Amino acid sequence: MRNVEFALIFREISLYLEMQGVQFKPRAYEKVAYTLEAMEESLAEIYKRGGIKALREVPGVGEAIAEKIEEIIQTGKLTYYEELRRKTPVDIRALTAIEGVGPKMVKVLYEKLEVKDVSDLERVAQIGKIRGLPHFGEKMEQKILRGIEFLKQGSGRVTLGAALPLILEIHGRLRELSDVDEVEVAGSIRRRKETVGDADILAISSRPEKVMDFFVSMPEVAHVLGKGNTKAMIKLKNGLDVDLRVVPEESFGAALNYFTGSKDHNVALRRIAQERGLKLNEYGLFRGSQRIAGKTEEEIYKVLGLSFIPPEIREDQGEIEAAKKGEIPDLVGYQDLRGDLQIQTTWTDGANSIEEMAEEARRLGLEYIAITDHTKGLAMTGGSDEKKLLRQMATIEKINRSLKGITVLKGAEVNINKDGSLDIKDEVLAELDVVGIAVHSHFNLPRREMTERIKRAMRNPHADILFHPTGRVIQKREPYDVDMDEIIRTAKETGTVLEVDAYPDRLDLKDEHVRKAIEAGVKLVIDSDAHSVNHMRFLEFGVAQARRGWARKNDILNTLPEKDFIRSLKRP
Ligand code: DGT
Ligand code: CA
Ligand code: CA
Ligand code: ZN
Repeated sequence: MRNVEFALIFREISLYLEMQGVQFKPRAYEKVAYTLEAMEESLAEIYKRGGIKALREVPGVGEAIAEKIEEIIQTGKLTYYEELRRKTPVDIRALTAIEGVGPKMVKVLYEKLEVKDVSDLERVAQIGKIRGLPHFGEKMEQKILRGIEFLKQGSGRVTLGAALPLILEIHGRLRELSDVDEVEVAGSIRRRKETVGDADILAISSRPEKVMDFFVSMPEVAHVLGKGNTKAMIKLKNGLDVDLRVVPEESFGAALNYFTGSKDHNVALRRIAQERGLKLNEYGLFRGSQRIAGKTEEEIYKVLGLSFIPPEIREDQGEIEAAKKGEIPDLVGYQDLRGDLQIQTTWTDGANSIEEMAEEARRLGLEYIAITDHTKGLAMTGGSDEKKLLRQMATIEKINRSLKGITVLKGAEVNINKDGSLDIKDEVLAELDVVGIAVHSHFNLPRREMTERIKRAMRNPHADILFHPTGRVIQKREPYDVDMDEIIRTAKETGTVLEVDAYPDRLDLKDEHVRKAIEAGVKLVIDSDAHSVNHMRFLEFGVAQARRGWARKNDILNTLPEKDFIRSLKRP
């Protein structure tokens, strides 16, 4: 069983326990789930290596959870979990994925209306049964219906965060085959789009049947949707479809270009070819019947009179015009970040200590990190008040004296109150290196009020960075209703930096807002929003998102060395 499958079980346990009103335990299970979702070494391997004792070294795994992991490894099931499910047989995961529906609500819906899954819920909401329940009301009923609708729209697509690691693993395996000469991932994954419909892989091989046989018999395959000599389509157990095509060597660049897309980009390229009396398709670039390019993408762009266009910006959003003029920006690189500025630790809802986070950051080649635990307004995370923050600052100073090769900055993720004030006093904010501000409550304010609220917070002279500016959670929570043009204007005015939260379920700012922000001359940072050491590698998703928004290195402040970074962060 894969770590993500363990994580799913623990997440569900956390939801069931929360439903029953159990204290503290739900957070413990949730934390472990977080850790497992992103951990590289598999629990099965860890267990094989050192049994229960080794399991207990995984952050957040205590005796009770270690025993549960052991039971699952040994028997393939978990009695504790099955009993919870028997007691309340509801699809807790799907139901709580609906915005505004929490575990406690699921309990009431089950007990009063026998709601077991999303279709039950949709039915009782449509016939107006929910408004009759105590504490629910008609507004809530409408909200639930909207939440269900929102989920339906997104269905069939998975986040890049869920697709990319698995596809890269498959890519790596194919590359190792002696019958494969070259292999590349194309499609929306190569463009690093935030969600992915299906995965498209291309290969060169002189024995394609062998490659097809290998591909359709991988352990992750749930169904073979189609298999020919040079093309196969599979559905993986996690629901993602993957296409593999073997193409001739002389067409590889043309096929890669065609199947990378986007479709709009392809259409625009083909038009340019036509203007020059040429024909472009997935087999190559042709003059009459003569192939004049096609082996590599580079030569295709070159013959078309364009500079090379990075896959992340192939969306027909002006990149073709820029390439014609040789004005494709030099996008921020995947190795350019020197710091990470949004990190939670065991001081609040993170799974690792300050030292552990710092060591992981150093291992990843970063030079500085800011610890930004939540503040008191977010009570469920044990958010810091002024006293606790001051204590943490002193601890960080001590840690910095003993740590080599990395600097820990003092920060906080400060809540923006409903009225736009901050929930930490100015004199304490003044002591911090990095003040991130964020909305974590009252998500449903009307647009005007929400915009004014955030603007007021940005005007606090201590506020440095607006964290996850729109609050969206991909496929789960819509962004709050806020006028981003106005936020961007205010950022410019006040010198507030906007964050690209790299956590793959957030990717907030999204690409189009990144582009607007940098066009307005606003500076950005890219942060992992890590709640565990395993999350810090998410930075690459943030870089991808920034690239999709045309960001260059000098648009991103945490590409700077620490001293320069701090100087640019603090307003003149
Ligand atoms: P996805 O899978 O929905 O996340 O998005 P893509 O971009 O991966 O789209 P997909 O898998 O349907 O097709 C892969 C690429 O193939 C697409 O980006 C562009 C190219 N393509 C597919 N259909 C067409 C088409 O009808 N016309 C053109 N010009 N290109 C197409
Ligand atoms: Ca695709
Ligand atoms: Ca496809
Ligand atoms: Zn936050």
